[in-house]
Amino acid sequence: MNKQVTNPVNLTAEEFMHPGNRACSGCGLSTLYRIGLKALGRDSIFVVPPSCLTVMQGLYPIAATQIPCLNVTFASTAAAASGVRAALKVRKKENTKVVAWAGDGGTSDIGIQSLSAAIERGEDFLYICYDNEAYMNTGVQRSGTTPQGTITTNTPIKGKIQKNKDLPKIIAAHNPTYVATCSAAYPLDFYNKIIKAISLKGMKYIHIHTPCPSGWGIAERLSITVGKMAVNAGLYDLYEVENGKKTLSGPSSKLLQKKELPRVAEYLKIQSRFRALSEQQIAEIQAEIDTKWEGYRQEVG
Ligand SMILES: Cc1ncc(C[n+]2csc(CCOP(=O)(O)OP(=O)(O)O)c2C)c(N)n1
Ligand code: SF4
Ligand SMILES: [Mg+2]
Repeated sequence: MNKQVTNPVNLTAEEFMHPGNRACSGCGLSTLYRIGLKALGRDSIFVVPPSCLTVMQGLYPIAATQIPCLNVTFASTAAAASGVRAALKVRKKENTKVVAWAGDGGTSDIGIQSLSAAIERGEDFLYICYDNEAYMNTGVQRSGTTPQGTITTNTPIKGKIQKNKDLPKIIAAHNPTYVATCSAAYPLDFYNKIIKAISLKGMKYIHIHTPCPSGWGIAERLSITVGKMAVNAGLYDLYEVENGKKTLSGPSSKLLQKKELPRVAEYLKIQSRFRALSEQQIAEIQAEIDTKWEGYRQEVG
């Protein structure tokens, strides 16, 4: 395991993205992608289903990325990554990193069966899910991870009725080698977790909370601020799961020392996608967060 603490000074200056891409300005994904590539390095192969990432990367010969990428169907992402790993084994290129990188719709809904099967088979690749909490590329439709009450183009009046799937928890229940949650607002935490994941054999899964100004109804300049609000209010927790044990990590672990966290209403009210939430619903979300953190505090004594 790599224990080096990464900071902006020792982060590699080498870039693996060309300047300019087709993401919206302020997109949390484009920041993450750039940092993620720095952690992975050039000896990597990506497998990507339809998503904002496909659009952002663009098409050869004017692609924004410098890393080889296989664009595949939603349902086959983890199966295709398994195939790439098998092909590399035959070609004796076992050190090449295989990375499936997909959105929340592509992971929690359409691609979940091949991901579940790949973990059960004990494949050896890294799966990264960036969670902007809707099908953004096709115009903001609700996905399995869209939070209850969110206005999307197919939940336009009262917001989504159902609760969201807890995808990292579902993946952790499969007992892969490594599970981590990250936020686009804390890119160095993401960098360090990638470095750790690629040092391990087997299936690794990283889930990233990824603010999306266009879909969340926030100003472009507020992406990082809003991402930090979700973590600091205790709504979106950063943690790692190894050998079945969950440990709070990065900025979330520091929240354990705080008696009271900032109220989640601040995070919710800054985003127009939550405009249908009543005060009663906001109070219920706050109560769930308080109960969860009470549990964390009891666990650490
Ligand atoms: C089987 C299938 N259904 C629907 C589509 C249309 N489609 C392309 S991208 C996309 C949205 C993907 O959402 P997500 O995985 O969350 O990624 P995001 O766009 O949010 O980055 C959809 C529905 C498709 N390409 N294939
Ligand atoms: S729609 Fe959202 S996730 Fe997609 S490129 Fe724009 S800001 Fe990024
Ligand atoms: Mg999405």
